[in-house]
Amino acid sequence: MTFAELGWDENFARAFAPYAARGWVAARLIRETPINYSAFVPDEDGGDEIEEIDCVLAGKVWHEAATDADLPAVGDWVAVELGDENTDHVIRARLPRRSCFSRKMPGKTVEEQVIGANVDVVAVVTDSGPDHNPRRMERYFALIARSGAKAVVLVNKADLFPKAHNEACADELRELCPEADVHVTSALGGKGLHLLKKYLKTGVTMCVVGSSGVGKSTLVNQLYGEDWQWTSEVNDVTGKGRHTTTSRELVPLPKGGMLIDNPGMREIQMWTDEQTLRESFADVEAMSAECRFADCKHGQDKGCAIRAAVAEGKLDLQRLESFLNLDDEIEKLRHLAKKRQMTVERWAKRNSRVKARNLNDRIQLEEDERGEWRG
Ligand SMILES: Nc1nc2c(ncn2[C@@H]2O[C@H](COP(=O)(O)OP(=O)(O)OP(=O)(O)O)[C@@H](O)[C@H]2O)c(=O)[nH]1
Ligand SMILES: [Mg+2]
Ligand SMILES: [Zn+2]
Repeated sequence: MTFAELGWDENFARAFAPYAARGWVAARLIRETPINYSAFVPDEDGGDEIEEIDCVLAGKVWHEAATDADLPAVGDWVAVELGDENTDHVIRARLPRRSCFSRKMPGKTVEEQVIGANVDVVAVVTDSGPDHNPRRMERYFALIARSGAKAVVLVNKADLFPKAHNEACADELRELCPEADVHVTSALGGKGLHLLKKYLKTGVTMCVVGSSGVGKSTLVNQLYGEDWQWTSEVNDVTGKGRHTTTSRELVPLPKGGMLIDNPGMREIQMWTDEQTLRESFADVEAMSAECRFADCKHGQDKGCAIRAAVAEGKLDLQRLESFLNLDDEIEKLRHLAKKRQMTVERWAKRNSRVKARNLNDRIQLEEDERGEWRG
């Protein structure tokens, strides 16, 4: 694999030149965890081979990031100072992005969560059955339009529904977004996937998103071939989390192009911002204007319009409960956003100091114990 195959181009090379002069190497981020990043870098001989390393974020990069969106994310090209046995590889800078698929998190500060950086195509996987939701798709289309990437929709699991039904669903989505390419697929049986090959040219990155269980990883596996090892993450004992993707990951395909697999619904909460959450309850919010008391808690309060709507069957009880839990949900979101701080170098440093201290304590303890035995 070469850098060109990873999407490296003249613009990145130009932006990288000053960092190369400092002896740093270019790297593309392929994975992000709460404590570090994984990246592809050229091998030690500087040849065409590429190797995978773990790296941490320089405190300076973190401090200079005005928002979360400025922080390096999966798909980003960065400048890395390579460490040795005793020091971490450190991300010293992020190169400007060619495109960026993200979700906005408006609040006090304008926050944005990057789902995939330097992405050429965003493929939204859905089905014509339980996942079909034009309102959600509209939101996806809006986000893709802003990203600079091409929108592709896969109406997957075609094998489960009548052909006419799949086609009607695809047509509805085409009407919603004429710029989008909408394909009917059956990832499990590999049906319709040849249509994706035209996007997956050398150096092209396709970000795969959609609800949990729609078949994103199945699609990635099919396009990758037999050897992709996600299934090893399955917990054999509980069978839980079976195949469920837990973190974003960039996967270079043997036949060219790259995919970014994403976690689905369970983590969509993480991308969901306050405003989107509130918007999704706009109808309930509107009803509350009809409540007798302005500070109605929609519980036991008299004259509650929302309770009345539930009683009349106009509003789902489940939705009312979610609405009442909205503030908790938003609190959870804020907490998750904070977790990103853990990727910073100084945390890594602190952790290694703590580790060293613990080790010292343990050695001391063992010495004391030995002393006690002797004494
Ligand atoms: N019948 C049918 N089942 C499919 C198809 N594609 C995927 N599945 C099944 O749907 C289930 C979920 O597939 P995944 O690929 O893990 O879904 P995902 O979108 O990656 O889910 P998360 O990682 O949780 O976001 C698996 O049991 C797949 O075998 C399809 O085209 N037809
Ligand atoms: Mg998955
Ligand atoms: Zn009320």
